[in-house]
Amino acid sequence: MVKGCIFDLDGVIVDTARYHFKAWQRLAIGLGFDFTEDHNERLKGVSRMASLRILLEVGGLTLPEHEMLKLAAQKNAWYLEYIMKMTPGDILPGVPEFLEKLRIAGIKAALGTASKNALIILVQIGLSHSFDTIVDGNRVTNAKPDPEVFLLAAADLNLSPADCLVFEDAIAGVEAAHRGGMRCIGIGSPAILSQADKIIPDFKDVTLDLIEF
Ligand code: B16
Ligand code: MG
Repeated sequence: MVKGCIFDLDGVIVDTARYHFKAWQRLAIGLGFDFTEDHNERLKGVSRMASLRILLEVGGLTLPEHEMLKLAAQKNAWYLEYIMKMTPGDILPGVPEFLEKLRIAGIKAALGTASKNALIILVQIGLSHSFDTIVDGNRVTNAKPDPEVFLLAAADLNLSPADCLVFEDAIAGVEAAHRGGMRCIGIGSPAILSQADKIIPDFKDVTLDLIEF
């Protein structure tokens, strides 16, 4: 029986990818090249600096580390402008109801995300008290597909990985869950998330039967 559920943030709880995209695209245009939604797909679940490296590769640019840090800070400032406008209306369908079902059943909930802005986002959408623990990009050294983020979450919950179930929208996240010895439910398209143990489009009308397998 599952004793704890670990949720990725972007693409599972909220769709912040579109705000990341707006900020990265603004940065790319300033650097003199275009950055498309297809390019942005490569950034899902990837840390801020690793995302910047991919973006610079798209633009064919190589920059020194100190310039890269400045660009990442600029991108984040723009991103923060967008996320400060988020409201509970931005929570993806069915998520609050599913979290409530877990709480009533005594199943623990954790957040496991690469984002360093996770707490700000949770406060904006009114979910900062809905998780028993939050493991974000500020606490993690190794990015997904390394399992560190999910193993820390399981340890915080005092549960063994085998008792935990991860919800992820990115291929690297599914791999991270499996490498950590956890099962994983993919949120999104079966074509992309074929390695997940189960796949659902979203949390709309989902019952606790979903996590019994
Ligand atoms: P930040 P997740 C990830 O969130 C995003 O998918 C990814 O696009 C982003 O670069 C990363 O967080 C870092 O975000 O710049 O806010 O630290 O999917 O792991 O919840
Ligand atoms: Mg994600």
